[in-house]
Amino acid sequence: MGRGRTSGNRGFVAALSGLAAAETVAALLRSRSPLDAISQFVVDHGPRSLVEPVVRLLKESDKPVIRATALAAIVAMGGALGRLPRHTGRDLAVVSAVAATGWWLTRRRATPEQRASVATAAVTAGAASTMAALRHNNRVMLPLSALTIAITLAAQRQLREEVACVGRPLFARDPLPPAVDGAEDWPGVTPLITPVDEFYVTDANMRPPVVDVETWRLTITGEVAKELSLSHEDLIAAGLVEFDAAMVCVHNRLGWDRLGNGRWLGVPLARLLDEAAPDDGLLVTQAVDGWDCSIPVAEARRGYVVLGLNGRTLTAEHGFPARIFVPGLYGQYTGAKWVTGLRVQTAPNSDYWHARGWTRGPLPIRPLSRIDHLPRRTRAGSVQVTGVAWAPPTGVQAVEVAVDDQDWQKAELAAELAPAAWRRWRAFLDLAPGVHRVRARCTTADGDVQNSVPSPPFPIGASGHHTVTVTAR
Ligand SMILES: Nc1nc2c(c(=O)[nH]1)N[C@H]1C(S)=C(S)[C@@H](COP(=O)(O)O)O[C@H]1N2
Ligand SMILES: [Mo]
Repeated sequence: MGRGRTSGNRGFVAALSGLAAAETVAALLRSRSPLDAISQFVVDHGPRSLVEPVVRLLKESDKPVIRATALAAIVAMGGALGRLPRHTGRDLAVVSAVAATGWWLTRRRATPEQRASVATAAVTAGAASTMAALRHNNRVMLPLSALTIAITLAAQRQLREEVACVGRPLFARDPLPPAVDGAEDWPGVTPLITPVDEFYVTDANMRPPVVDVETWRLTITGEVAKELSLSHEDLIAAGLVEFDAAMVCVHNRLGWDRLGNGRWLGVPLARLLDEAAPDDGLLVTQAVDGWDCSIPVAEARRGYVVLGLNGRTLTAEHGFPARIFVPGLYGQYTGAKWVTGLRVQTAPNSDYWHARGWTRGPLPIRPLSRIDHLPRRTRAGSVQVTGVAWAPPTGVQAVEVAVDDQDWQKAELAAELAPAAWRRWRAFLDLAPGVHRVRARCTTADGDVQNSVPSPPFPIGASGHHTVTVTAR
C-alpha cells in the first residue's frame, strides 16, 4: 500500500515536471504550449451542444478552466502510470506515444513560424524528463519539478506580457472629433468607448497567435481582376479611416458584456474590392489560426481591414496585425482576427462555425438594451438608471424603460456617436416601497422595436428584455 502510494506520487510528480519542461521549452522557443494544444483540441472538437452550456456556465473563465482540467487529467494519468511496476519497454512506448501525440497536437493550427520542429523538441524534452524523473527517486524529482515549474511560470509570464502589450499609436488621415456624447457626468455611466483592456475577447484559441509583422502579408486572391499582397506598412500608407462601432459576440446574453464599443482604425474594404471583385461573390476571410468566415462581397464593401483600436495598433488578443470588421454583423460573422487572406469565390465556403452547427452567415446583430447602473437596494422615490443600447449599423432612435407591468416610459438619450456605435441612455424611475422588476428596450432608427421574446444566443443571437430586480424601502 505504502509503496503503491509512493510510486503513484512519483508518476504524478513526473507528469507534472514533464509537462512543465515541455511548456518551458515551448514558451522560450515561441512554439505552441503543449497544454494549450491539448485544450485547443477539446475546444475544436467539442460539439456545439456541449460548448454552449460551458460558455454559459463559465463565461469569460472558460479557457482557464479547460486548461486546468487538461492539466489535472494528465497529472492523474501520470499518477496511474506510476503505480504500475517498472517496465522499460512499456515506459518507452508511453513516452513515444506522448511525444508523438504532443508533436501532432502542437503542430495543429500553429502559425508557420510555430510549426517548426521546435514543437517536437519541446514535447520530447518534456517526455524525456518525465522518463528520467520516473526512474529517479523523490530526492531528485521534487527539486527538478520545483525548478521546471518556476521556470515555466517565468517564461509564461514573459509571453503573456508580450501578448498583452499595448500597441503603438496609429493615426487616421481625418481624425474624428473627440468621443463625447453629453453623458459624461451621469453617475455610474458606462464608458462611451470601451478601453482596450476591458474589451471582451472571444476566439477559438487558447492563446492569441503572435504574428511577425515584418513577414506578415494580407493577400487578396481568387476570383479577382488582380491579386494583391499588402504589408502592414502598405495598409497604413493607404490612409486609415477612423470609425466608431460596437463589436458584439453572438454569445452575448441579456445583461452580458460580450460586446464593446470601439473607435477603430482601418482601410475601407471597398477600396480593395471595388474594381476587383464580383458583386455576387463571397469574401472568405482567413486567419493564421485556421479560422475562417465568409461574407457576401456586397456586404463586405461596408467593412474595413482594421489595424487599430482606440488610437493604437491592435493588441494580439484583438487580432494584431489586422482583422476584418463589417459593422452590424455578429463577431463570428464579421471577419477574421489575425487575417492573412481574403479569397473571393462564388462557391459557398465551409466556415469554421457553420461547420460546427451554427447558422450560415452573415448574421445581423439584433438590437438590444442593457441596464448598467441601478442600485439593487435603494430608497423609494426617484431613482436614476443608466445603460447602453445598440442596433448597428442602423442606430438607436429611442430607449424605453418599464417598472413591473406599468407603461413604458421614454429614457433620455445621449448624443449618437455613430449609428453603428452603442448609445448611452438614462431614466428616472419613481419607485414605491417594495420589490420591482425594471426592464429596458430600444427602437432602431428604422422604427423596429427590440424583440421582447426571450431566446438564447443559438441560433440567431439572444433577444428579450434585460430585467433587473430592485428593492425600494
Ligand atoms: N481568426 C479568428 N477570428 C475571429 C475569431 C476566431 O476565433 N478566430 N472569433 C470571432 C468571434 S466569435 C468574435 S465575437 C470576434 C471577437 O473579437 P474580439 O475578441 O476582438 O472582441 O472575433 C471573431 N474573429
Ligand atoms: Mo463571438
